[in-house]
Formats: sequence, C-alpha cells, structure tokens
Amino acid sequence: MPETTAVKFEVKYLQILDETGKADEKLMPKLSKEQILRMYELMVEGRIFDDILFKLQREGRVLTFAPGKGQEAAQVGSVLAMEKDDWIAPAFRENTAFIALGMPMDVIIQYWGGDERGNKMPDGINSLPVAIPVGGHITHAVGMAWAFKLQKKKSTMVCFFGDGASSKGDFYEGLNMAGVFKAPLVAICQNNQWAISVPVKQQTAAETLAQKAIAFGFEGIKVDGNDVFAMYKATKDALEKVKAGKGPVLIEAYTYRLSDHTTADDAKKYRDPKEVEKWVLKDPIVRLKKYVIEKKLASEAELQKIEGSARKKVDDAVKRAEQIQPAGPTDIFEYTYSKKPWHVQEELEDFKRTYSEKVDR
Ligand SMILES: Cc1ncc(C[n+]2csc(CCOP(=O)(O)OP(=O)(O)O)c2C)c(N)n1
Ligand SMILES: [Mg+2]
Repeated sequence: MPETTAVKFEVKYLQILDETGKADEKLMPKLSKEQILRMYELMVEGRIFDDILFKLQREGRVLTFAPGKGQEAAQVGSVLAMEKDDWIAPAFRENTAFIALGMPMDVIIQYWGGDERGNKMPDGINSLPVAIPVGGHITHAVGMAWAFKLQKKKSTMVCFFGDGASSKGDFYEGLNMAGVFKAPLVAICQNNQWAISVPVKQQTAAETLAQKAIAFGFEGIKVDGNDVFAMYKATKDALEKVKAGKGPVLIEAYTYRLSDHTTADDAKKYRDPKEVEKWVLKDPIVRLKKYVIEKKLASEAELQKIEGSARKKVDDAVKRAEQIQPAGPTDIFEYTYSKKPWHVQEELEDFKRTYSEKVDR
C-alpha cells in the first residue's frame, strides 16, 4: 500500500442473543441442545458459587472474595470455545471460567479461604494461577504464547483481564509484543465498566477498548459479553484465526459487574443504582433461560433441577474445602525457591525457634 494512502479501520460488534432471549439465527454458531444446556448449567453454577462465597465471607469462612455476578456468559462462552491444549491466564474474577474449565470447586474455595495451595492448578487444568496484580499476567500470557509458538505447540493462551487493566503498561507492552511476534494469544478484556470505583470513561477517551488492537496490528472485536452465544462464536473464530498463524485477537466483552468489586467494597457509595437496574435487565442467565424455554430445549422444571444440583454441588464443595487440613505456618517460607537462599533459611530457623509450639503440629 502506498505510504500516502489513508487507512480505514473498523471495529465490529457482535451480538447474537438479545436481551429478550431472541437469537439471530444467521449468526448462531453450531451448538447442540446438550451444549446449550451445559452453558446454562455452568453459568448457573458460577452464579450460585458467587452467591454462596459472598455469604461465606460474611460469616468469616473465606477471606476477601471477588464476585463475577453478571459476567458468567463472558467466561462460559469463551472457555467452552477452547480446545484441550489451550490455556487460560486469569485475573481474579474468573471463578466461573475455572468452573467451566473443570476445576474442582473445593480447590477454588480453598484459594479464597486464604490457602495458597488452592492456587496450584490440579493436573489437567490448563490455567496460570489467580493474578491479583492488575494486568501483570498479560505479559506472562504473552510470554507463554510466544513459547508455544517457538515450541511449535498447538496451544493458544486465552488471557482474561478487566477494563482497568487496559490502562496498565503491561497491557500495551504485552499486546504490542504479541502483535510483533504473532503470538498465539486471544486477549479477552471483560469490560465490566468499573475498576473498583473508577468508571471506564476515566480509563480511556477511546470509544471502545477493542479498537486498541488496531495499534498493535491485529483484530479487535467488541462483543456483547452478556450473550453466551456471541462470546462462544467470537472466541471460536479468534482461536481459529490465531491457530492459523494469523496473529492475536483482542475481544472486548462488553458486560457489567452486577455485584460489589469485592466483599471489601460497597459499590452503592459510587454507583447510581439506576445504572445497575438497567444492567439487571441484560442479565446473561435470564436471557439464555428465555431462549431455552422459547426453543423448548428444556422445561421450567428441568431448569430448576439444574439449579438444584448446582446448589448441591457448591454446598458439597464447601464441605470438602472446610475439611482440608490448614497449611502449616512454615509454609510461608516454602514454594518460592527450589533451594532456599541463606536469608530465607535463617528466617525459617528463627521462626521455628520463636514459635516452636505452633510449628509442631
Ligand atoms: C498493580 C495493581 N494496582 C492496583 C491494584 C488494586 N486493584 C485491585 S482490582 C483493581 C481494579 C481492576 O479493575 P479491572 O481491571 O477493570 O478489573 P475488575 O475488577 O473490574 O474485574 C485495582 C485497582 C492491584 N490489585 N494491582
Ligand atoms: Mg472492570
């Protein structure tokens, strides 16, 4: 292209299932009845998991917890589009993505209970640990994606982060490098419109977050993040493109955090309740339920049964998590180094001398 030619860019928007539960059949991905009901089941499990963990925190049974209420479609749609060898790099609000990935719920609860062993992924769960530092894991994900490419592996990294993370240097550094090296990366920015009390308007003057991909030299697409079919299709298409060596894709999942930022936050202090009410009407589970009923894929009673077993699954996981023997106090000295440096060894010995009665168990 001549250097003097103007270049036009476009950011597509994808919605398949609207708020009333009507799907655009022309855009609808190929999904069996079982797959659609599985989407529903996982989204409900995520919602109930959230609800129960929030209450457990209030009872002092888990520590600070980050709920994902409202973001279930963004997480379930994308994870179900992944293949066996693909990996996720989560932030800290991806409990529903973990559930969809097949991670045992008791391990997730163990993590939120403050036990770091819950951040060690069980075999077969292709996920990096929970990343609390905002945006930092984007660079890890890109590094891993690039490594997959160098090793000629078929895997792709699917990296989740929030709108707030898109203001971090890690986002620009990571995605820029991913573009240059055509790293197999699908970056999913869950734009839930708030970074704690900071609205997305204060993160960027850009109209969309998806358009930031253009500067990195790859495709960015804005997707209705409360539409599980659109998230599934966008992720599947992105994975196909990435696996064909055509470079990374940035998906902006336009969604909303219906709950507080964490159990340590009170969103009523900075959010207009009218805004929340507007988004309650766009609830991803409600619209999928309408679709399922309308298409006669399941009856109300069958869906209630799914909800009942989801609740039981979470309750059982809580019981299992609470039976796990707590980690020993010297664990804080473990797992960072394969061989402890002298100063860590010295601190460990000092700790043992000072707190011998607590260590001997
Ligand atoms: C590097 C860093 N800075 C600040 C924080 C405190 N913090 C935790 S979550 C958060 C906002 C994140 O917003 P966003 O990326 O939109 O994700 P969301 O919480 O909405 O899922 C902040 C500032 C942190 N964890 N890490
Ligand atoms: Mg956010």
